[in-house]
Amino acid sequence: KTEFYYMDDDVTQPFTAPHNSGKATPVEELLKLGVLYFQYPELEQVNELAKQRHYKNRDHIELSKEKIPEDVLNEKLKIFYEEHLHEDEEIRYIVDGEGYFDVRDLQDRWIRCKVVANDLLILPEGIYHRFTLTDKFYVKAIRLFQDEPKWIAINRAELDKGGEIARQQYLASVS
Ligand code: KMT
Ligand code: NI
Repeated sequence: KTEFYYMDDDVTQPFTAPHNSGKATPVEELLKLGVLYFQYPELEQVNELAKQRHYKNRDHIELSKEKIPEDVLNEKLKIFYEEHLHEDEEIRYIVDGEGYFDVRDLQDRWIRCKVVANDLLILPEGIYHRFTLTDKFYVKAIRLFQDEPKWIAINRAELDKGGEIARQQYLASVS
């Protein structure tokens, strides 16, 4: 089921483990960070939201051990799990399976957002985040893009000028 909680820092567990510290994160806390969460049983609701926010593109992504060779999947997961930000808002809609979106709060703590089928998450531009699968290793999702279906992640360890600006704008928007 869908859950939001502060992560533990147990390094003996793989990153696909729940890492639930036992401390839940109220949805209001996410709202303050500019993170929006919706449950949309109908694809039509996703289309409506995309229209309202002037999204022009999308792609479909399926991550599983059956469909993707293990080394390729591991490489993808490694990239998705690098802490990064985007210069554009990120919208993800889960069609099937489940996954974890981790977002940083203003004290730099990780909040883990466990999402399942019909969950839609909006991450504001400039928020530090990362993604991984759960120990079921399966997700089918739609990635919505404001413009071209281009996924550019700017890693926190190597912020460029654009990333720097997105970060400053984000901090101003949540302060
Ligand atoms: C992201 O933005 O981290 C991704 O696109 C990961 C896959 S979306 C389920
Ligand atoms: Ni991202």
